[in-house]
Amino acid sequence: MLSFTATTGRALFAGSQQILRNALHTSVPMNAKVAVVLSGCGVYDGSEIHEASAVLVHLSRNQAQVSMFAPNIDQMHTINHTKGEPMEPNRNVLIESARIARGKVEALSGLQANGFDAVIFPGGFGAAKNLSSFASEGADLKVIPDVERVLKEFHEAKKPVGLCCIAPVLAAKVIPGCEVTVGSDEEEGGKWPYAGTAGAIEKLGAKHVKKAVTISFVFLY
Ligand SMILES: *[C@@H]1O[C@H](CO)[C@@H](O)[C@H](O)[C@H]1NC(C)=O
Ligand SMILES: CC(=O)N[C@H]1CO[C@H](CO)[C@@H](O)[C@@H]1O
Repeated sequence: MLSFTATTGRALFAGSQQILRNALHTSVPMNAKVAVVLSGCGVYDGSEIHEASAVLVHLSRNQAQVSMFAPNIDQMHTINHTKGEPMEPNRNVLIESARIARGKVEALSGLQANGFDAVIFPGGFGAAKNLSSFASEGADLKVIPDVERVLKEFHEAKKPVGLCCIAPVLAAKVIPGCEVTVGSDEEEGGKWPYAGTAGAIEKLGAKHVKKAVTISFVFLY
């Protein structure tokens, strides 16, 4: 069981025997090779930018060698973030992700677990709209084939899988019985706005583990 979280809070994990800390801790493999999977650029239609940046900062502080990937598909839609409504024309997930990656992003179809020590999925609605259909179908979600393949490959190779915010639903769908957390399963007065996701995770046959932010936050230092 492994835990990983991003600074924004409602974060975390997926299951394998190894702990992400092992891959990233400075006394364990220096220069761990870590794949980061992006889903666009912007909280409402892609990767949540603060989470993606937080992941990249922590990885670089720990001397990881990061490679970024994204599916080369159109977004479900493109949101005008000033008002939260869809706008035209629509955009491509890989091209939008290149904004966060400063251009250095590769097609997700080329990501294979055997070239990496760990994989991390930042959150944001892109994970629920482009990597999966969780935003529209909830517990009946579909996960795009490359995401399913990548999660299974890392899991079967017993390599750490880190999933931020809403991204744990991806593992809950494709790795039967895995343990994940989205923080709390209760809203607690707005502290955990997506607490209902915990119910969907259980419905998918995965185990939801309640976690506070601060406990797992320490893992990346
Ligand atoms: C985005 O929304 C703002 C209003 O908040 C509007 O002024 C602007 O024209 C919109 N842009 C696009 C491209 O839809
Ligand atoms: C799971 C999935 O494929 N979600 C959407 C991501 O974006 C594409 C392209 O617009 C949609 O067709 C998918 O439904």
